[in-house]
Amino acid sequence: VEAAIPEPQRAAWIKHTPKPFSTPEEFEKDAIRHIETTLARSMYNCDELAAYSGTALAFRDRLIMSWNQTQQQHTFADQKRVYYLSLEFLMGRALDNAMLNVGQKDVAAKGLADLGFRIEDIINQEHDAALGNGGLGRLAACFLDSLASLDFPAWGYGLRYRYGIFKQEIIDGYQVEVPDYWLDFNPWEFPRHDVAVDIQFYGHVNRYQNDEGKTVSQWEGGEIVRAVAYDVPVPGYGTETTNNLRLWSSKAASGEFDFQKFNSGEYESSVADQQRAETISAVLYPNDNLDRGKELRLKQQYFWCAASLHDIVRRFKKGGHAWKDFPNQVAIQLNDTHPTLAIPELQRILVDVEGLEWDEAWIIVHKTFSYTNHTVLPEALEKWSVPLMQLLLPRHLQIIYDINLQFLQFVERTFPKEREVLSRVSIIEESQPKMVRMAYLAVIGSHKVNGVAELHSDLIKTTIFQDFVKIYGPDKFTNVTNGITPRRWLHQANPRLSALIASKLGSYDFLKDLTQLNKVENFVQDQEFRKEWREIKLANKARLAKHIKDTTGLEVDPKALFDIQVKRIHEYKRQQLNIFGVIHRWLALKALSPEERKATVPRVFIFGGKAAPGYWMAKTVIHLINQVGKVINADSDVGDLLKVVFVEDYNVSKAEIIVPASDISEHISTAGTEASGTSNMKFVLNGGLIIGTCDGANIEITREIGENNIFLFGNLAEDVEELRHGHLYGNYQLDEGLAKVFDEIRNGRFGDAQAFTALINAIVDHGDYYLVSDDFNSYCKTQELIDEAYKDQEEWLTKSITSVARMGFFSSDRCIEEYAETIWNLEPQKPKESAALDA
Ligand code: GL9
Repeated sequence: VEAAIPEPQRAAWIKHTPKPFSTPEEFEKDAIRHIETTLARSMYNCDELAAYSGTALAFRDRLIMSWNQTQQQHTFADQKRVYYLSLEFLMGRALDNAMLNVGQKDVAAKGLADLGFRIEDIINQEHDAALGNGGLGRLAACFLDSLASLDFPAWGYGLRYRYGIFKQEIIDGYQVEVPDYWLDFNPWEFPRHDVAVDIQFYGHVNRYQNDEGKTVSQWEGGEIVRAVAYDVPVPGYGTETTNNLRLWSSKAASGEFDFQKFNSGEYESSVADQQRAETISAVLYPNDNLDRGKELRLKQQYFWCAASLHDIVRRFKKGGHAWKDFPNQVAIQLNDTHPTLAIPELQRILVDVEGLEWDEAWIIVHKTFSYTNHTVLPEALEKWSVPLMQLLLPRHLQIIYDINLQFLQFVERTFPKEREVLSRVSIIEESQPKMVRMAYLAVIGSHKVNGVAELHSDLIKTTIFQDFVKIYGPDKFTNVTNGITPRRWLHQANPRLSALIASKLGSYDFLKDLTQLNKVENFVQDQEFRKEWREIKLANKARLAKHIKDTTGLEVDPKALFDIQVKRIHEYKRQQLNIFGVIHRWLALKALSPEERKATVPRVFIFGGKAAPGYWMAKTVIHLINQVGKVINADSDVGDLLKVVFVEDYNVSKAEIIVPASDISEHISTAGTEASGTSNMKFVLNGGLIIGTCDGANIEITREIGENNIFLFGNLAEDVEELRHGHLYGNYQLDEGLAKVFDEIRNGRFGDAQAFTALINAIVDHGDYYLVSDDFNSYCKTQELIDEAYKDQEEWLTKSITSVARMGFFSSDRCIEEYAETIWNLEPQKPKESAALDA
């Protein structure tokens, strides 16, 4: 613990510690000071961007104070911390969240109005921090919000990509990727040039005898790249706790380019080293649920794991504890297998650097780590080739082989008669070339493994980790159903609904204990309440309609049924099922009589989402959606009865506009493929109903809100394998309705039919792996039920209110509390008054 600060210094410090603003005037003073001095702008050239910057800097000052205090208190408390290692943090915008979490948004709104600005316009100036692909990265961001809001001592560790997920433009109906350079002005990060770690790559391993006559291994030679820390404050809601997200940036270890080379005329190669180093943290890999095995990706993973572990070990050593206490001070959660190299890295540090015995070290490692699996899709399970790992990380490969040897010996002792088990569970796949199976390494090196929804957690136990359940017993495997933060996904995205609920419940306490939402059910028959609920939904739809008009020029009627599917474009998520359904609906509409048309509910289908740049089939789906939209939106015969929109560049800040505006949203993955899904929770929390398959968290949502409040369809996970098998052996009959849809596409109704051949062939010729045809009829029938249900607006409203009231379970706070209790063994650290800390 730090030495006491002598009195005169302490008094001066306490006297002059900046006091955060608490009135609009004080906010204005801080914002203007920053605009004038930090930004060197004046009243005469203060545009919206400058006003945003001044506002952000004023709030940043506030966050820094509580951030410093939190870190100081956590250091003094010397208790266990959790470290969340994730290659992705899809944070979105920070300002609105900071204002709400410190409870000063009204003050800022008033102050900005005094200066002639609308707060919404100022918030819109901010660039999203888009360091993630989709659900997995957004989950990490929700977890950080909950960890801070619940006062858990926690750090996130990630990479500071110069380019986050690409910006999507739609040109002539095709996706075009544009780089996302987001660091021009980022007030939310603090470079820590003094926190730098040198990371080694390549080289070789030497074995020699040390002074005590013990044989030791030493990793030598190779290349060094420097990791520099950038810290991002993460404010909790309604608490002084502000945690830290540490992102590593790569640079050349020498810091500069090679002057010697430069002087001798080798200009290009003199900067090449520098550039090569900087490349490591340059860009986020834009794949969702896919592993491509690229060398640079492996470099990113090791760079980030090694820097983070170095930092964690350094902090642990400052506390002066014995090594065996490491797991009592440190919990490390692996967000998917991306950080699995942290396991052999900690073993290497303990054995090679700190001189612990192998077994002693391994007990520590195993107690420290836990691993979350986020997918069962085989193409997403990470494997690295042994030759690549041998080249890049020779010592780690040896350690992995040693871990494997010990593990296989244990398996052999436990199951002496089952020799085939050994090759099935070996970390090394005996292929050509040999591959390191990262998920197996993660399971073996962790004390707990969890899935992200009940069905998914059951599935991993019967599929990919079946043998490991036999080996370790079932207790090692557990479920923690995902959750979302109600601060961003209700209070921030839907302030009017949040305020309406607060007015009935008497406070905003439900934002910290979402189960309190159940009291909303008491008001389901309150006419005034119902009216406001309906008005809020309509206003949210009007806001989205305006966004659509502004960005695409298309007019949609907010009174129509808004049917939304926004998520990454992937065959397993089945946007193709949705768009085929739209074509089917269009054909049916055109066959209706004028009277029948009058009785038809107008619908707007809204799509959004990015395709991985190399995922050709997904890009074809985007193209088809846009082509269908072009034809249908121009068809005066159906007019407003049917519209199709593709919202460009779906991201977190767009989700905040889209999510509150749904009547129906679609979560229609082939059963057993979507591990959880989290947007399903966001939509229902905002009063939208959902159409979905019995997959991922849809199942638990149904259990909570009741079967009457959700539209389920399609085959069950338990039947998928048999159906697929049937397809491959000729037991295949294309759905009749779908056949008609395909005829239209083939006839060139939506432009060049050739462009969509692959999409159709995947279903008719290549086994229909995702069961689009098997589920098509059930899907269309369910959509008809939705049409009917929507006609009874009162009943629909009742479903909407009831569902929201029953969504309390899906807060990421509940989820984090489960992790803390059952996996991390972690206690919160309530913030003390600053005076108490000073004493
Ligand atoms: C995912 C699953 O596909 C989702 O179903 C799940 O909700 C999230 C969070 O647990 O994890 N796994 C996965 O690889 N992605 C997910 O969204 N994809 C990415 O975001 C990269």
